[in-house]
Amino acid sequence: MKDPTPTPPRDPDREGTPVGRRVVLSVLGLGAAGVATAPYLQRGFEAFLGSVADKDPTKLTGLLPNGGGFRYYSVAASVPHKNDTNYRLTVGGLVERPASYTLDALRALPQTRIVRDVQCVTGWRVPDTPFEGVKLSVLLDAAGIRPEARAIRFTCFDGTYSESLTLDQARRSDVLVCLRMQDEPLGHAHGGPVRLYVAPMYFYKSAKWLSGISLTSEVQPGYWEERGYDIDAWVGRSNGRDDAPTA
Ligand SMILES: Nc1nc2c(c(=O)[nH]1)N[C@H]1C(S)=C(S)[C@@H](COP(=O)(O)O)O[C@H]1N2
Ligand SMILES: [Mo]
Repeated sequence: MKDPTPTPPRDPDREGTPVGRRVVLSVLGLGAAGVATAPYLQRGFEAFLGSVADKDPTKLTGLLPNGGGFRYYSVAASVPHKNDTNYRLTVGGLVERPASYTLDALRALPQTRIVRDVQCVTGWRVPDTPFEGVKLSVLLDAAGIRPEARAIRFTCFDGTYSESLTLDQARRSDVLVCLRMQDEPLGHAHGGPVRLYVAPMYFYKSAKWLSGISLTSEVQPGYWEERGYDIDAWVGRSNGRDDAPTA
């Protein structure tokens, strides 16, 4: 369904309202159709989680909004669980050698650990969060990029979300195909078993439940980018923010 209400980028930091409730990133199950009512739904979801957590406080910590500082975001109603047996990451498009990786195959490649602040474009931040996985550049080198490739389209096994990077951005050493977060295997709520991690950009670039990496001739805007957020999502230097010194 098409987004009924165009949602321009908003800047809750400037407008001074609590972000998670007002900004519409957390549609929690209704896809784009839920955008207009998302703040309302978010409240309902938090209440729901609270009531479940009351019954079993150990189970839901990772899912609780603001549990450990994170908020749970999914634009898809439900997301299948993938594991060692059925997870695959495909690398295709404009490459010489298309590939399909199992989790074991990804684990067998050199792992890189990066500790940075997570920054969601809506304002919340989680300081000093370790992410670990395979540099995207390693997978790109293995695939052999054709000369006409300029960008990457990322797809997800939630069936809905997508993201993009230019080839130059994708080759940075702080862009990972991430298998671990906070020094543990990446849980389902955070996009496990595998998510993208784009350290220098707002967290919407870090596509959860990653299943496809496809080399393209030009950038194809991702899910939130089609809805008004910047494609080049550098933290502090995009989406209406400018942290550059003024003189
Ligand atoms: N597949 C998928 N990836 C996604 C999203 C999503 O809805 N679906 N939301 C993005 C946004 S806006 C944020 S802030 C982070 C949230 O990650 P978390 O749920 O691990 O906190 O995931 C990003 N990646
Ligand atoms: Mo976000």
